[in-house]
Amino acid sequence: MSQLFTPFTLKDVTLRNRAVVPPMCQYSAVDGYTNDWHQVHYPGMARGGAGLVIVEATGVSPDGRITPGCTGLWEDGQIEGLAKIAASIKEAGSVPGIQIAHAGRKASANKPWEGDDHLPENDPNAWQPIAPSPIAFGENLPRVPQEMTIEDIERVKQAYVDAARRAVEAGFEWLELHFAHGYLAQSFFSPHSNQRTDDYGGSFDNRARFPLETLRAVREVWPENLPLTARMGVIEYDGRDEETVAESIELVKRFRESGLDFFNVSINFVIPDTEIPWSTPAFLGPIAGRVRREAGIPVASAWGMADSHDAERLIAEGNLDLVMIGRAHLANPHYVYQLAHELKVENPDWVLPAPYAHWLARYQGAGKPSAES
Ligand code: FNR
Ligand code: 536
Repeated sequence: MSQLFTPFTLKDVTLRNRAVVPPMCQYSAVDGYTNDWHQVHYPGMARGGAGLVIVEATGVSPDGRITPGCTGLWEDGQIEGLAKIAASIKEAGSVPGIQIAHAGRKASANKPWEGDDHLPENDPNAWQPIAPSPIAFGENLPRVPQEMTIEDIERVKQAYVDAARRAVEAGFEWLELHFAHGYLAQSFFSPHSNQRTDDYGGSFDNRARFPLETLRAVREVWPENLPLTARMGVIEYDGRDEETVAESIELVKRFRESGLDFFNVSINFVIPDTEIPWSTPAFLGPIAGRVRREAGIPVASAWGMADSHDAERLIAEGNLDLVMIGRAHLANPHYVYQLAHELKVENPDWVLPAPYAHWLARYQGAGKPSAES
């Protein structure tokens, strides 16, 4: 009996299996609007069998985009394209999810394949990034962000709320607040990037205030019967990891008490040049398991978890409820179909639509039909 292919229910939503396409920026939107690229990309992976497909980091405001190519939900006109994507994902048997985001000091960047650095200040497409404190990330993101005023903080919280309301209207059934990867919310919680002396900096309670208030405000508009989730780093790999993991777990407990249904365990990425154990497969598994047990909340995680037997084990050992599989889906949008084969799940063709499944049911690879066909 496969663990990965066991359905998962949270609130009124049931995923057909525990393999998830995590949010992955496509940098292919114009003015935050989706287009044909997104209409093909997302449903393609849903047809491939994933239980849940989460649409990429989508800016809650224009200045919250990572790049000018990021999708957005800051105006009503952006709902229509995303609604078509959500409907197609659902039609393919997956649950449609979306991640809403503010990039903070990492905003106003180039596309990764065009340099992955900050746009020059005088570039007509550039804008002024904002952050809790006027401290640059460094390396390829050298722009010093403008320190947010209380009015800025209120504006961004409201932008998260308005984007969440539009996500409901678009038909998404799973909302992920992007609080991870050194973007705005993560940079409020980290002492590396937050040196404020007001109510939003300093103590644990103060550094936790922006993400917690944002979550509570979004919970007011996101339907009670649908999962409200967040992704955040719980570890920086900067040499003080025990302290960071412990205080992150404390924050996840507060999230749970404030209405969070599910947590996606990730990496802080607040400072460059950290010692991330990339070569260890599924290195976040044990840390995710600790968050799951100590914070008492179901979790997912990612980063090198695409191997079928690793994915099975991560769930079987009680470290994860859902396994996120990113880059393998870029290489093969039907990756979950392949996982089903590898794990010898009965009737693996159930995940593919008939125009593919009819021909693949007896296909054994290398272009050869099997003997009985
Ligand atoms: C990402 N990742 C990411 N994470 C996130 O929270 N929001 C996002 O929009 C993106 N965008 C993104 C784009 C691309 C092209 C990649 C490759 C990655 C991180 C992603 O969700 C995932 O955590 C990583 O890819 C690690 O998982 P894999 O690829 O090892 O399975
Ligand atoms: C993963 N990425 C995460 C992104 C976009 C780009 C790549 C996101 O969360 N929107 C990553 C982050 C930092 C360092 C390496 C990889």
